[in-house]
Amino acid sequence: MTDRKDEQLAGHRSGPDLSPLTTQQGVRVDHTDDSLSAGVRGPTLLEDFHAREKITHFDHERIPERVVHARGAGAYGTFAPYDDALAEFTCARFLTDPAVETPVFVRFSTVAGSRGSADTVRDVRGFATKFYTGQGNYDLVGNNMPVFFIQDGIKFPDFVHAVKPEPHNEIPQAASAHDTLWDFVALQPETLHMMLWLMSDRALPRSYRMMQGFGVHTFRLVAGDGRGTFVKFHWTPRLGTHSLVWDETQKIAGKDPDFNRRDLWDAIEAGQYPEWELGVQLIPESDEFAFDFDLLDATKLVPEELVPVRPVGRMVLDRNPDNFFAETEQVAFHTANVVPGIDFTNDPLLQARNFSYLDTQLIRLGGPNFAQLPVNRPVAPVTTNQRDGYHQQTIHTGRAAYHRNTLSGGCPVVGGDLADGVFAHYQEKVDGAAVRERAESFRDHYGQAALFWHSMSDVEREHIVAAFRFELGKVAERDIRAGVVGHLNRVAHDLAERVATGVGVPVPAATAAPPRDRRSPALSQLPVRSDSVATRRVAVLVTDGVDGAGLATVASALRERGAVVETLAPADGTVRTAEGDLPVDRAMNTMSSVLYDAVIVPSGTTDLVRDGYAVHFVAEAYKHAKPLAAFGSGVEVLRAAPLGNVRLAGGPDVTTDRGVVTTLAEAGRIGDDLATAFVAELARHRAWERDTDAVPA
Ligand code: HDE
Repeated sequence: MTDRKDEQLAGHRSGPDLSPLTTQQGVRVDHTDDSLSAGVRGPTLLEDFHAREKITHFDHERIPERVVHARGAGAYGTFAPYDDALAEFTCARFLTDPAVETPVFVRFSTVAGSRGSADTVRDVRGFATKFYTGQGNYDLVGNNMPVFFIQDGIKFPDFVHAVKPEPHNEIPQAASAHDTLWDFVALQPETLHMMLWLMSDRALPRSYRMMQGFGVHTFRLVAGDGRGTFVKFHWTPRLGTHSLVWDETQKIAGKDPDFNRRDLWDAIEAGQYPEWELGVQLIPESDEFAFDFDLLDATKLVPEELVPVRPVGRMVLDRNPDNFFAETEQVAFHTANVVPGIDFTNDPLLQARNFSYLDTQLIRLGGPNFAQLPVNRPVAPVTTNQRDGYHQQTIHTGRAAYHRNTLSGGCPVVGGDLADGVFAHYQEKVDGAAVRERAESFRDHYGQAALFWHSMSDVEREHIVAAFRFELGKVAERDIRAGVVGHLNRVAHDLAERVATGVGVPVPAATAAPPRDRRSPALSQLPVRSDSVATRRVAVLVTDGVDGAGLATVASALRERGAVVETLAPADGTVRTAEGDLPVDRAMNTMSSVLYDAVIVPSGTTDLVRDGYAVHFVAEAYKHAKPLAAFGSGVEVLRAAPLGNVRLAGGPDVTTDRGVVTTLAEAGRIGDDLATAFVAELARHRAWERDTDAVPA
C-alpha cells in the first residue's frame, strides 16, 4: 500500500534496470575491469577518468557512524489515532483525527556498540519514530526503558565516554561490563534506577517487535487555546514484551549477530506486520508538584498505578526500506522536531537533546541540507528562506530570500496561531537566577530503583542479580565493585547481599533503604500479558523415518496460529517419511536452538539420540526455559538430554511438566491435544519454574 511518504520516495528511487553502465556524467563505459595503462604491464594512466571516478567515489563512501545508537534497523509504516479523545488536550491533528493515517519511519537501535556490533548485547534499545504529519515532521525519539542514566544533559559526554569501549585499547565492544562504566556508576547514584533496568531482562529483547517504547521525558501537549498538559508517551507491542536470557544472547551474538535486524526484516517480508499501541499518561499542570519525585527528572517514571496509560492509537510497520544507507543510516531524528500541539518541558536532559541532535547531524550528514534527503523530507510543504550550503538539492527561484520583502509579495508569509496549525511556543513564565545547581527535588536516587527491584518477580530478580554479578565480576578494581554494592545496599539490602557474595566483596551492614512494600506491577514483564504465539519460531528436529503425518498435524496447528515452523535435519535436502519425501528447511549445523523459541521432536527420530548436535539442541533449549514437545519415539531424544527430573509421558496421554509436552502416542494418533498443550506453553514464552542450574548447556 502506498501513502504520501511512499509516493514522495518513489521519485527518488533508482532501480536495477537494463540500462548500460555509465559514469556519473552519464557517459557509457566500454570496460570496467582493467585500468587504462601504458602497455599491458605498464603504469596506470591518470587519463583514466572512469577508474579515478570509480575509486574516488568508493574512497568517500563512508560517513561517520552515530556517536551513540550507531547500530540500528528501520522500517516504514503508518500511525492512526483511535478517536478524537485527545482533542481537548492537543491540537496535533495526527493524534486526534482518526481519519488521518500518518506515514512513519521507525529506527530501532542499540546504544553503545559500533555499526557492525552484534544485536543481542546487554544494552538499552533506541525506539525512534518519525511521523510525517501534514503539519510537519514530529520525531518521538525514545528508548525501550522509561528512565535514563543521568538527569542533566551536560553529563551525557561523561556517561558515554564511560560506557563506550575504553580509550586506550578500544575494548570491550558493545558491552557495559568494564571498569570505566562502573566507576562512573559508583560515583553517580543518579544512574542507579536505570542501571537496574539495564541489568534486567529489558536489556535483552527477544525482538524489536516485542519491546515497549517510552518517550522518557515529560513532554507537553498543547490545546488550540494554548492550555498545556504534561504527557508521557508509551508504545506497547501487540505481541507482548518478551526477552531472551543472557546465555542465549551471548551465543546468538556469534551465531547470528543480525538477529534482531533479521527478525524485523523477515516479519515484515512475511506480512507479519509488527504493531504497537500508543498510550499517554496525562498529568494536569496543576499536579506538577503532586508526586514525590520531579516530573522534570528523567531518572524517574510516573508509576501507572498513579497515572494510568490511556490508549491513543495504533502504529503498524509494513514496509522494509529499499536501501539501508539511504534510509536507515541517513535518517535524522531530533527531539526538537515538534508539530503544533506538542511542546517541551524544562527537563534538563531534554533541553540538552534539543541542542545535540541537529548539531551531531550537521557533521554526520555533512552540512545543513540533510532535511532534503528523501527519508528526512516532510510530506508537509517546505518553504524557507534558507539557501545554499553543501548538497543543496533545490533550485530556489526568485530574488527575495529574506523576510520582510516586497519583491516576492511578502512571501513566504509568517503568522497565525495554533488553531490554524501554526507552531507557537508554549508560554511559560520563566524567572530565575543563573545557577549551576541540581534542584532539591532531583535528589532521591534510591526510591524508584527500589520500586523497580521490589516490583520484579523472583525470576526477574534472579536475572538482575546474575547480571550484576557478571558485570561487576568483569570489573578489575575491587573498590569499584564495593562502591556499587554500597549503593545497591541503599536500594535494598537483599540485592546488595546477593551481588556482594557473587563478586567477592564484603556484604555491607543493612542500612536505611526505601520501603519494601511499594510495588508497581506494570514494571514486571511477568506474568506474560499476551497469549499470542504469532511469529514464534519453532524448530522441528527431523531425520529419515520421521512421522510425517504427526508432524503435519502439530505444524499446521501452529501455523494456523501464526507461528513459524521450520524442519531441521542433519543434512539439507529431504528426509524420508512413510508418506514420501519431506523437504528440510535447514541443515541443523547451520542453525542453533538459540535462534528458535521452541523445539519439537516428532516420532521416528530415534537416530538423533546418537547425534550430539541434536541432543545439545534439546538440552540448550531446555536450559533457556523454552517449550519443548516430543511425541512417540521422539521422546527418546528428550531422554538422551540432561533434562533433570522433568516428567515425560509414560503412555499416550499428553503430559505437560515445566514446559515440556510429551506423549508416547505413535504415528497416526497425534491429535489436537498435543498441539493445544504445546501452544499454551509457547504462549507463556518460557517455563521459568524450571530449575536449570544443573543442565550443562
Ligand atoms: Fe540520544 N542521541 N541523547 N537519547 N538518542 C542520539 O543523535 C543525546 C537520550 C536516542 O535512530 C544522537 O542523530 C544527548 C535519551 C535514540 O537515529 C545524539 C542526550 C533518549 C537515538 C544524541 C541523549 C535518547 C539517539 C546520536 C542526553 C531516550 C538514535 C546520533 C541529554 C529518550 C536515533 C544522532 C536514531 C541518538 C544525543 C539522551 C534516545 C548524539 C545529548 C534520554 C533512540 O545527538
